[in-house]
Amino acid sequence: MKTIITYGTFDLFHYGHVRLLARLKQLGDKLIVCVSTDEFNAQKGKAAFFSYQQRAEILAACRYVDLVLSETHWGQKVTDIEKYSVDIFAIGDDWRGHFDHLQHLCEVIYLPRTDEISTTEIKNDLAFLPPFPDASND
Ligand code: C2G
Repeated sequence: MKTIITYGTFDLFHYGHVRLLARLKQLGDKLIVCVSTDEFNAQKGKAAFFSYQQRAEILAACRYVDLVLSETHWGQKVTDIEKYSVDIFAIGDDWRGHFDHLQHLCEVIYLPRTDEISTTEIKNDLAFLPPFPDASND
């Protein structure tokens, strides 16, 4: 049983996130995703549109994800890797080099991001659209 772990905000869940999770699942058997809490996001200087609970619910519904945990601080990765007998820590290559210190605990892999989409771009694109008609029947 090969266990993979990753961390992130995953706000406005989009196909870039899905492609990453699909590739992560292909690396092993069990994929653990640690979702940043709203409080931790504040430390990262990020404000998610969806709350932690909402983002965790979406990740839990993703076919590639086996376990959703909370990410509350930078240092938890070491204890998570030991607690869950993690074989691979993997994350998008926008973080390349940031987590090399985990290499003594498990394999560390940085995967290419899906460049043409980001949560920030989605927010910016939507901000310039005219208000949509009545959303009650979405
Ligand atoms: N990602 C991707 N392609 C995109 C957007 C995001 O592959 N177009 C990946 C990121 O590289 C990351 C994951 O999806 O691996 C989640 O992205 P974010 O929610 O932006 O994660 P971030 O806020 O950077 O948090 O301790 C690590 C941090 O919590 C990572």
